[in-house]
Amino acid sequence: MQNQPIILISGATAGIGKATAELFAKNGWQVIALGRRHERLLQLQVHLEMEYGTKVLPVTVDVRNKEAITEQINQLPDAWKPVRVLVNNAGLAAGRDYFAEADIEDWETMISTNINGLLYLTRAVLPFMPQNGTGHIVNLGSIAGKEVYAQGSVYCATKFAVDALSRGMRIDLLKQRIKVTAINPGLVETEFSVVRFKGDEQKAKAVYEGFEPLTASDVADTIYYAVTRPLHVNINEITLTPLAQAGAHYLYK
Ligand code: NDP
Ligand code: 8X3
Repeated sequence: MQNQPIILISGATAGIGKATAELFAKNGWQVIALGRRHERLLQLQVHLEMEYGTKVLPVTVDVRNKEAITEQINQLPDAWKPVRVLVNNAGLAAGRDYFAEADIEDWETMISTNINGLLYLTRAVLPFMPQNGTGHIVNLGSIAGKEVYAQGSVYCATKFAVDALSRGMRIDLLKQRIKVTAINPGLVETEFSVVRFKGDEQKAKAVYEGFEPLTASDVADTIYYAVTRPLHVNINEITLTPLAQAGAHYLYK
């Protein structure tokens, strides 16, 4: 266990986080899998340990809860503390509404998860991250953090914030020799739209109809690429879209 690197992935119960956990486990990494849905974390643990013979540590916590995040990370067993790679992936869009009609609670949920959650988790993990060039923070931004679209202003604002934070962390963590990468996907078919449309499966499905969207595995591959470059190379950011998409406003169906 000692020689196998450790990756901590937030939002490992579904979509991009789950696919990333699978890919790194397959390649011999130990995985700390974090999310709120305990049962799913346990299922993932059993699956990855049986399939790849690696160790998985489930951490059931809400990234919006500053005290719980700090406590859970500080209480990690010593062998699990030196997290080499942190993937700040937990996040969501809630609602797709015009500014004047949007639910203020949805705004608060997005801001507290996508921004505060990322900040709390990063600060909690940082003290344990190696400072020899192997420490790496990967933040899930979005094409929505590069371009604003209608009925998405607050989700876009949170992802613009992730973009700014990734740049700022990269500067401030130079002296600790910690790499920072932002991964900015376009349309990826996961549970993202089911969550955004509050369980309306039909509305969610319609988002990905008429073209081939990215898969969670496509994004996991990109994260794996960024993390496995030579020690002296930092991938600052990667924006990836389906072939049918060119930015937030152009989708060819
Ligand atoms: P999913 O809905 O499939 O997965 C989201 C994950 O985030 C789940 O594991 C969920 O776990 C976790 N999560 C959400 N809220 C919290 C919370 N408060 N505390 C802990 N974990 C939480 O979506 P994706 O995989 O698509 O999204 C992953 C990231 O990628 C997000 O940051 C999203 O904004 C970003 N992204 C997605 C794109 C897409 O088109 N799908 C495109 C660009 C970026 P649980 O509910 O168990 O806590
Ligand atoms: C998720 C992709 O286009 O729905 O960040 O905003 S999009």
